Amino acid sequence: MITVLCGGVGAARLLAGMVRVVDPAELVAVVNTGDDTVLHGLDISPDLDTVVYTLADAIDPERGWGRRDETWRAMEALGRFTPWRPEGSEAGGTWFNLGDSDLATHMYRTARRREGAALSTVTGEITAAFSLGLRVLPMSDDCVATMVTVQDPDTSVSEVSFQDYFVRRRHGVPVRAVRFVGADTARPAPGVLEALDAAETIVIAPSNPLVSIGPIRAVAAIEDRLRRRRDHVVAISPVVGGAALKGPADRMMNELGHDSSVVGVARLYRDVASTLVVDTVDAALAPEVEALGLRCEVTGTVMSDPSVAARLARTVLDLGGRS
Ligand code: FO1
Repeated sequence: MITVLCGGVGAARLLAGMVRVVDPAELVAVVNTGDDTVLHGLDISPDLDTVVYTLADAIDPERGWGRRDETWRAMEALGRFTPWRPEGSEAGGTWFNLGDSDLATHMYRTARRREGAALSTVTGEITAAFSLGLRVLPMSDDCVATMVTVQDPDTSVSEVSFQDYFVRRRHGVPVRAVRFVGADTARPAPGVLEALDAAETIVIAPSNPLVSIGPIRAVAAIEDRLRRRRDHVVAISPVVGGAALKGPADRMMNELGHDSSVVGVARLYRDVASTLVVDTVDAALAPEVEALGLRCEVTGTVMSDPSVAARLARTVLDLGGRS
């Protein structure tokens, strides 16, 4: 069994490569839910959906989120109400774009959860509806909310939800702190600890170490398992040549006092991973990574298409086998 800790786009692309080289029945994705949000009364789980849509080849390839060939009639219709919304109301907000087909996923998830089904149960149903052979698990069925302290242009400091920072503020404001509300009491979703225990290799996908992998690690029982199974954990750096391939990971690492390089990533992962995979452009930093007590594997990590992702997946699995 191979267990992959996942954020959104980078993880989904890695998994798309993995299913080309491993029987999907042997694959478990444990996915961040710290980005989850409620809008229009609907439960939205962006990273879970990005993983499912990508593996089902139903993702919009340019955006990396939402459905391919999407239409936006509901959002356009919602815009009519904006001028009539009372001050302070969040009703009818259109800053977070929900396409018509994507809405169906959120409607199904929400209705099932209101019936009392756990997020992990509903995720299993959604995964089956998209005919996927792997298991996709939320990190927890309990609510863990990533909260970001930001400094707005008027210099006021406030704590906002992750999507408020990421989408509403277009991750364009400095981050002063991050915390995961609810993580201290959250339990891993059913199957997560078993998947970590049984895995020949645990892979940390090339996702943001602070706000994608961070919330998963904030669940104490998961962090404890990772530390115990460190020899079997292979992490892939999301930072290439000092920059994040997607999203604000590099800026955020700097703003929160980490070095935005593969060495900074190695420092964040040294307690839970025994190997760090870095891109060839970072080859010169391999000795610094190894000085931190991790094996450093240098290979192409930029997943420009699924065949490159499959090659990276093969390399990662071979490394795990050698542990
Ligand atoms: N990201 C955006 O930048 N703008 C959006 O309007 C947006 C809508 C959206 C809707 C559904 C969904 O599953 C994801 C969506 N995302 C959007 C992406 C997402 O919020 C972030 O990429 C992740 O949370 C970070 O992993």
